[in-house]
Amino acid sequence: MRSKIVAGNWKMNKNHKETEALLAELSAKLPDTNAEVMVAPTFVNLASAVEHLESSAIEVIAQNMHFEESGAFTGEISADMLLDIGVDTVIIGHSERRAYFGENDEILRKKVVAGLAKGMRIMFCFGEELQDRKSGDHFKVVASQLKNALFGLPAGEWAKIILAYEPVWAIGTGETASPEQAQEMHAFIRKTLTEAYDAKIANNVSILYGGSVKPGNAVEIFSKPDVDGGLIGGAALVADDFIAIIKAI
Ligand code: G2H
Repeated sequence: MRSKIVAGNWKMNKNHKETEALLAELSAKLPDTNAEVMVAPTFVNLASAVEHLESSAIEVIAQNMHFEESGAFTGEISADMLLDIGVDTVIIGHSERRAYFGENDEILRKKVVAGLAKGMRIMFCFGEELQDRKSGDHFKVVASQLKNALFGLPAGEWAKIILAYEPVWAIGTGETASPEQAQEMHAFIRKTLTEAYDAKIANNVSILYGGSVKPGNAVEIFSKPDVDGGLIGGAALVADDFIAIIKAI
């Protein structure tokens, strides 16, 4: 059975004091849930967040990492550095990394391979842009993002992969894919995975939806059979909103 997951991607938000305050509020208000709950604070606050949440069910994950092990890569962070502070899950391929930092399929594949080689869990993000959806190319674009970055990996590695479908036109825009659009794409992703691997892998991988998920739309989105949770941006920065979204799963 695949896991239900609600993950908060804090992006470049919250200084140290604000991070500690939000973590404290989330820990205090965390409801009983069968979902895995994750938060991704900024790099500078990761180690203290891990410490802060030591006895909490909330897991700390990273927003990014580099594919090299170490060396002259100014400003970058390696898988080993994350593991060293107790972070074993990393978001790879967020559309903001793709759009603003030039991360293409080739780079993302290297990151996925590097993380998996260290035993990390990868939350792999992908999704079409508005013009792709308008031209009806959204399935083709998503299939090629998955193929270029993930297909060909050994079947056994899929136990360590979480997928996060995030249509770019719905990110931080207030515009959400309708629950039907999300379900349609998630079912397509499972079909594509079945063809590339097999039904067991396709059915066991958690596929999260991301893009303007809010307390007001989470119940309906999460009610869809192929939606296993969400990657939450803006609404993850407000404890009561994030808690409400966790309760919606
Ligand atoms: C998509 C999402 C979190 P938001 O980027 O990854 O952000 O919920 O603000 O659209």
